[in-house]
Amino acid sequence: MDPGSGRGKGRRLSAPAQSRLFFALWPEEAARAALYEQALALKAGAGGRLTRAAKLHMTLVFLGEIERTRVAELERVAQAVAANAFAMRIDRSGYWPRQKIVWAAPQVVPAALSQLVAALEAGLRAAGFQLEDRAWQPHITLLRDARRPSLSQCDATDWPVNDFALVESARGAYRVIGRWKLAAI
Ligand code: 2AM
Repeated sequence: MDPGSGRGKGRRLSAPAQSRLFFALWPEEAARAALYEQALALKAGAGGRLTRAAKLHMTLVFLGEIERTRVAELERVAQAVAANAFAMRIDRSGYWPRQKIVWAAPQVVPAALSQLVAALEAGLRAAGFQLEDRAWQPHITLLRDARRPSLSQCDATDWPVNDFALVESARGAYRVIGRWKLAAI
């Protein structure tokens, strides 16, 4: 056996102590496909790099680098969140020139969405997690390194939101760590 390859394997298997984590809404298939179509349509005028369909999401709370040992605490916070399921219509697109991002968003932010974010933030702060002061801006990143789209029109995508997810971002890939159901109304 080659001792060198053994060492390499060991290094690869040792997980980093921290993960880049965020809570997000993760679309089901129909909303995902419709958002991807929207991204393709906007790319025609704005160029840039498409968000892969499997990665389309709306961030609820960005946590940043968190010790892996704290994931169980995050799961407990998520479990304790009392919030309702809701319908969301994504019917607006926009452009952030500094980040060169083309995004989509709901024209009307559902009250239940704001309540979900507020409940998560309150639970996280109570559990000792430090959150950004930056105001939350609901958006789904569709294109990066893009120009301002010539068209600002956006076909409406209906996204039924029944759960939320804790997601890990590592080496450009996203992994859903857990999902929690919202109360049916
Ligand atoms: P973006 O799509 O606008 O880049 C994983 O990186 C997710 O967290 C992405 O949705 C990303 O938003 C968001 N995100 C990354 N860095 C962030 C930060 N410093 N504050 C808030 N959200 C962030």
